[in-house]
Amino acid sequence: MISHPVICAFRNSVRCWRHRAVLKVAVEASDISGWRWFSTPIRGGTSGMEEILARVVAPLPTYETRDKSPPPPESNSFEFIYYYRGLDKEDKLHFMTKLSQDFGVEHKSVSELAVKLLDTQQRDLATILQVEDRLRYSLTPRYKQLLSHISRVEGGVKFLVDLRADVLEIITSKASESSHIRDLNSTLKSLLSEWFSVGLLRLERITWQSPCEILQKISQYEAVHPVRNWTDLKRRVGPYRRCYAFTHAAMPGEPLVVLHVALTEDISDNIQSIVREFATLDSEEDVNKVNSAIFYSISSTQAGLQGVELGNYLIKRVVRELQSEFPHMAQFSSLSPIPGFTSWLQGLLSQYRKEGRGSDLLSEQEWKEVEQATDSAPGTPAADSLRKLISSGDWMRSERLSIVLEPVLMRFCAWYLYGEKRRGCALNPVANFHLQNGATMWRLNWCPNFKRTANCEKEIRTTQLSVWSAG
Ligand code: 0OR
Repeated sequence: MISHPVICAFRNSVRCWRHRAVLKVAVEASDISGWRWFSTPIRGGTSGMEEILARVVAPLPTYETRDKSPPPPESNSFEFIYYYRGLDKEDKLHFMTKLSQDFGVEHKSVSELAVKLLDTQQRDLATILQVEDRLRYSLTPRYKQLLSHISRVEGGVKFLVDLRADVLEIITSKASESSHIRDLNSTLKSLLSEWFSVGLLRLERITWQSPCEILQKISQYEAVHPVRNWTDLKRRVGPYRRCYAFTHAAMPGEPLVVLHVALTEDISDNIQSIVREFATLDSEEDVNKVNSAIFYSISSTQAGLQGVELGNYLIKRVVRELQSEFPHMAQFSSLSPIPGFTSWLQGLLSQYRKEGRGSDLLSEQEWKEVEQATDSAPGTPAADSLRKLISSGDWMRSERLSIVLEPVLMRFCAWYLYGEKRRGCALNPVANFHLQNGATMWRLNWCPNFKRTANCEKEIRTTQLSVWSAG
């Protein structure tokens, strides 16, 4: 075993080596561009970070000169990118904290302008508007200018998308609860939302003829129904299927969000018929057999674009695309899993049991049937047996139990989707995503993953939700 001090020494030496390597890459890059922009060597640790931030995060121009100041040199952006990429996770957190804390909003001038704005309330409108504009400008964090400039250098936009992914990770993992980090996240999100607005996105249909690199990414990014092999992938982009992605000029070759569609006669009630059972790979599509579009999988590929709503825009754009290809098509539906239903139900059963209200959840007749079907020992509260049954998933192997539980679970599931809210929206994230996009909850399908397969217990714990949005 390596002792702790040895590990520390090793880490430190790696850091020194890494900073030298960063410097080398940066210098090489500067030589390629034909000019040197990296004159001072970077020191490691906190002082190195402070030094680099002071150099590359230029002060905001004054309000009067804001439209006239020349942009800072591109080298500032490159230096920031290379430095950041060379840091480890812990140092990235440290660096982001420094950036957001020491190079954010100038609080003193904000409060002075806020006071000034209050003082001008009796003055004419033009004066008020001018003070408001100054106040708005003063609310710009100093680092925002650097972020905007980074987006203009090659690879800069992708760097910022990845940077936001790191910031989100810091926030969700609670590695830092700093409000400066939250501010940095908001600034990045609003910049990315502008740059990735729907007019700047390109819709691409992915087919078997698409570049291999793209097909590989489509397979790798699939988050809902994993792609098993190349044949599986070929089918997902073959006849009676459509696969679309949004791409962006600043991130060439990178599908940002991917939507898979099945073209069917009716709204499918199970996923097996879509991802497992296919017409032959070479069959020709018969337009007369295509009445419905089933959106059976959507995956966003860039964690840093969370909240930019690319999935929402993609679904709407694809509906228009399909309507122009199949003018008679009138049914557009998702076929979605309902993650979280089982754990919600277990929580509900435990809570009712604790409160001594277990019996309220089912009718007397249903409890009797559960007791009989589970062969519960006399005196065992039926709510406990039901909770155990649901957590083990054993009921799926028993026809008798499935018959008893179907009406009960379907009723709970309908309530879970329809009645359980968080901040006024559906608690279930998948339902919320579709409902927010303008869809309507249409049908709950019982055991849609179960059809013709007996060995996929994990998947069949949920039922599925079909959401039908009419055009
Ligand atoms: O990023 P957001 O979740 O805020 O919104 P988007 O519209 O950009 O993306 C929505 C998706 C459902 C595509 C996204 O959240 C995702 O990829 N989720 C995991 C896969 C899934 O549940 N479909």
